[in-house]
Amino acid sequence: MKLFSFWRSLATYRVRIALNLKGLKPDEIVDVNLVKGQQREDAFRHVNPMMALPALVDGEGPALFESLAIIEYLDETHPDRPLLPKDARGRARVRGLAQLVACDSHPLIVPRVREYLEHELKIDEAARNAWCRHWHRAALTALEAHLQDKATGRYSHGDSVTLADICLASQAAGAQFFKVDLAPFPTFRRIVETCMANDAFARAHPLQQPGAPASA
Ligand SMILES: N[C@@H](CCC(=O)N[C@@H](CS)C(=O)NCC(=O)O)C(=O)O
Repeated sequence: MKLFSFWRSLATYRVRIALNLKGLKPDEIVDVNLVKGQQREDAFRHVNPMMALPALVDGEGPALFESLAIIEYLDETHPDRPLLPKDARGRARVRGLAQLVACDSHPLIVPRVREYLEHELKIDEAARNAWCRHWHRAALTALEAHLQDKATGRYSHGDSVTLADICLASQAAGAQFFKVDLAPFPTFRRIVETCMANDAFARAHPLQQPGAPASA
């Protein structure tokens, strides 16, 4: 197994958590430096034409792409300790919470968007940071409301880890990077703290990866 990764990538963080939860360790980690723009170099563009991390090569065939698709693939190929509930309604809720993070929030703050705001629209750093914090808070507000549902337990959905918790953890790391105050989101915080007590989450954190700075 070969994982294309960068320490700061929140989407790769999600896949690292899933790999750890499943007890899987890639044979090779390929560093694609997003600060240097290596995601746009030919070598990586051939791996993932979207020029975004993560990508995962497992056996023969082209790389898998998109963190949620990769995590569901890992869950299907390693079904012990499933990351999705057994019931259709539960799966819809967990996928909904996950997509709220991975599809409706995170894509608005990725490097290609921030770089477009900076270079094409000439938006200054303070306004770019305000943009990122705004979209973080929008997702956190929606998550906090959803988490008041009685389906929430020790984790986002019941008492075992699901795909939703993986995405909550990545949202929390993003909030840390962009200095978003989590005080107004107590249920979100409680669940993320529970997740971070689990070594599979803690080891996968961006700041624990090679090349990461000592603090955000
Ligand atoms: N929806 C994708 C997001 C992929 C993505 O945007 N990844 C970021 C890092 S977290 C990236 O590589 N961005 C490169 C860029 O924006 O240029 C997923 O969940 O895998």
